[in-house]
Amino acid sequence: MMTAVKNASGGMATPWSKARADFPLYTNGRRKIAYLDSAASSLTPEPVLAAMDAYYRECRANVHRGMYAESEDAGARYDGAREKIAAFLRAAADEIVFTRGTTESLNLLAYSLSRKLGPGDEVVISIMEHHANLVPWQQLAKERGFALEFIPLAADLTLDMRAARALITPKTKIVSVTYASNVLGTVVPVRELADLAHAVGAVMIVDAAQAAGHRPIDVRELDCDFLALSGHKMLGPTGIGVLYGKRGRLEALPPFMFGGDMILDVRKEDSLWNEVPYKFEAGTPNIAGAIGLGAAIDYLGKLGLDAVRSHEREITDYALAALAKIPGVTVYGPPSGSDRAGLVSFTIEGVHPHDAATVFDRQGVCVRGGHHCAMPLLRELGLNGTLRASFGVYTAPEDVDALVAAIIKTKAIFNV
Ligand code: C6P
Repeated sequence: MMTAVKNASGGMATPWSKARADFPLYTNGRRKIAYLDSAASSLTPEPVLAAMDAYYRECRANVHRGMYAESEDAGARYDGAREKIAAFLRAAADEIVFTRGTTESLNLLAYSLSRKLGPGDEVVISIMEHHANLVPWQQLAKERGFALEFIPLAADLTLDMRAARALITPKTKIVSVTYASNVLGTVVPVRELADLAHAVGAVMIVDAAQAAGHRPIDVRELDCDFLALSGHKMLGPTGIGVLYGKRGRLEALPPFMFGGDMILDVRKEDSLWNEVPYKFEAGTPNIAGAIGLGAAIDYLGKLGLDAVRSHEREITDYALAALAKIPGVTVYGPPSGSDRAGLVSFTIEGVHPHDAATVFDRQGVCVRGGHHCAMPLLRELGLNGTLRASFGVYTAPEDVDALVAAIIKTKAIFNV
């Protein structure tokens, strides 16, 4: 297994920097950059591009429809990717639904599950949720009359589990939480929440957008009923994602979209749905995207998810230590020693995050600045935004060094 080792300059010389050669943005990119925006979207390695290219060149046809070799080949690659994702999550292949991403997976769940909800029912989420796991519930709550409850943060910016225990009651029908916050990096004890949810008969949903591809995930161990992820955040292409659901839960769920491939029989007056997971895959799917995601899983499998996690943790610790030394920089996240995702949110006193991100860009440092699609959380923290540096398998200590240099330059420009 690959691990990071300290080099003479105190940085980390790793076999990971070799992985960089696989990512064309470093080799073909327009300029030399420190890519520190992996939480928004990760870079894509050559084998993923090659797998998608091979589909377009070798068997460009639709899936599950044609009775000829090319279509069958395309179908085998598409469903082969499903098998890989199932193994990756320790699920069964028919528990894997392809979607466009986490946002679509969560909307599918919100619309389908809330059909049975009404006044007196409660859906529990956390204050850390990305808008994709907040706005659908909020809007459907207004339509159907159920209540939306928010688990708050504890003072140390971890999830307040005491409050969670009080909020999850027999009125709770759904608990839907992020595995890892895209703003704070806080990792949520999802298994504990799943136990609380199941004790009152509620459905447990996990938003794994910031966890998948960064740590091993075993859906049986988490005991979640549903889990959502995005391919583009785990070295895969854009426009492809996954909804995992326990087989029985998927079978009980009504379809969200209607059209081709999701039916067994259609008559003028009614239709019969296809079996899961196809019941949820109406229309021609993102075939190349699914194949690319399968290749991303192969790539991550070769690196080893435990090793990916330790690498990102070491880079995060390196960044936290470096930022702690800069006057005027405040970092927002759980206390040191806590489990956390590979990202660091911070502010520079006297500089708006958007202004800082613009100066960083001129130094070739790519970060995200703003509310990170989690406005209720930012309001709770009393902030109008943060800067966020986020890491991936290809991140090297020199990227963090470039960030530090960019912060110092920004402070000089703004005279703070
Ligand atoms: N967060 C970020 O920069 P999509 O856009 O559907 O692939 O993922 C939505 C989503 C859901 N949950 C969490 C925890 C997320 O972080 C995201 C996406 C990106 O933080 C883009 S806003």
